[in-house]
Amino acid sequence: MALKFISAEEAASLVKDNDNVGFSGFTHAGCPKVVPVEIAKRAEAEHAKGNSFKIGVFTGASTGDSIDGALARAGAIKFRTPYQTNKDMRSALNRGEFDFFDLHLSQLAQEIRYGFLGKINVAIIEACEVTEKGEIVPTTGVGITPTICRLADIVIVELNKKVPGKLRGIHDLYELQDPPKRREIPIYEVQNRIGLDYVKVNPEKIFVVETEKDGEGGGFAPLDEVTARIGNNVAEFFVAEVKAGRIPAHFLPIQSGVGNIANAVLGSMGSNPDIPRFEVYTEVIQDAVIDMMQQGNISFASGCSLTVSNEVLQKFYDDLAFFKNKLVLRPSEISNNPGLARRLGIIALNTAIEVDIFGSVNSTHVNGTKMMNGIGGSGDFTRNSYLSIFLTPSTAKNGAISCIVPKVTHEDHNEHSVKIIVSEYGVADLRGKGPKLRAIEIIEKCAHPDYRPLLHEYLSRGVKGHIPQDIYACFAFHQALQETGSMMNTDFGKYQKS
Ligand code: 0RQ
Repeated sequence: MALKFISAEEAASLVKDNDNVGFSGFTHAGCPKVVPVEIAKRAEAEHAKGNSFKIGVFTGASTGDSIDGALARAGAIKFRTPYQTNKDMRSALNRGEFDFFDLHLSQLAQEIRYGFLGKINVAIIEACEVTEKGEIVPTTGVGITPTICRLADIVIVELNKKVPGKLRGIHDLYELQDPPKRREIPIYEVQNRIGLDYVKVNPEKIFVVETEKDGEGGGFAPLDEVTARIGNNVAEFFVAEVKAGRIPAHFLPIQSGVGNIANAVLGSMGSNPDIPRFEVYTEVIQDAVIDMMQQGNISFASGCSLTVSNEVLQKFYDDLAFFKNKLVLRPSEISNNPGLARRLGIIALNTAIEVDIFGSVNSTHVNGTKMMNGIGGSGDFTRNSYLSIFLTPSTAKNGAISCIVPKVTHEDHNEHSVKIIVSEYGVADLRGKGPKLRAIEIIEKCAHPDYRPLLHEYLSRGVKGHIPQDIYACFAFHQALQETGSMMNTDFGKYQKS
């Protein structure tokens, strides 16, 4: 049947107050950019008339400003899941304007299918191709696209002419069966393909909006000294692990999280001649991966999105023939699948907000209260990887905050899952160590030298038991920060002992 072409404004009018809307993409990559802005305008117009207009927003991960920024600024959100990084969205969330459900990214598609999160009414998908048979080819990010396309009553396709149609073939789109029918996922090697290169949708429910929009990806910050030292520490640790036979000589697939630190670590791995060519099985494929594929340091990359700057994206499009058989984009329930992380023996590299001396990690909440971004995929990989590594600068805010604390104020990953912590000062290896030895290792290898005496003082408060955690003083660092502006002013003397 002939496709129905409509304007962005008409598309926005198909979304009703209180609808749950699923968006394609993962990070800013592959997200719709025009219809959500029209939905935001519509919400503002309805609010001006005194009417209610709010929607539930379901995405693969974070999005571009056209979704999270525009909708948050318009007060158009009633519910948001599973992850966000937008300044305006974060502020609205922390003001309590809507409910935010922070979820492991691998789990969202199945939680929607299980019916835990209500019905998806509308799916809005950015595509580089859509056919009259209902074949939709996503762009540079997948996320939960197959699931929301199947479950939504209507599918609005933003057909973005800026994305080359010859991208078709880069995706591997596969949806899991739900229990009791779920079978093993037949991916045994990073490069295995198991699905289709398009999502098939009943063409009757498709509406197409033609667009011509650039990506919304910013660049990466230039490498600073701390980040470079963290990168070198990771690279040297890997070289030692290969020499010791604990990482095979041909290496294991790498997962690396978002942000500058993760990007820099990959760069350090690439420039270290003792690290062999390796593969990537990850969620976000960042700039460094594309560069390293072109340089021959990375042989294959499997991910959920091409989270790259516009400059690198252009480079990728220009050299698509080179990348087509070396890179695959999958839905988040496959890219982040815990079973595959364990089967493939992934080495997981993620960044922490704070780490405690016993090995627990806070990835999400500053001071235990203010949401930063969300757990994202860090838990999918950390718990199930061959080697789970957390990266953190030793301090934040010019030294006023120690990122190594007596006790984390919010716990996303606990000591049972975290194996290695790396700061600019060194590498703490927690494998096979009980709480007291872990604490000494983390303080000596990762904490900033100025904070080491305070952390040792905490540890030597004479608390008995398996974990020497002092329930009276465990948040003394955070209290000092709150009261004086710096954790350096911690005074353990004022606390009763456990
Ligand atoms: O603040 O922005 O005001 O300068 O936190 O810190 O060092 O720039 O680190 O951008 O890599 O983000 C954990 C948030 C790190 C991220 C987190 C302040 C610091 C700065 C950012 P400013 P950095 P990054 C795959 C994996 C969870 C999800 C995940 C994240 C700002 O990596 O969201 O891993 N992870 N997903 O100054 C107060 C502290 C602080 C602190 C840093 N202890 N207290 N503020 N900051 N430490 C990707 C996906 O899942 C899609």
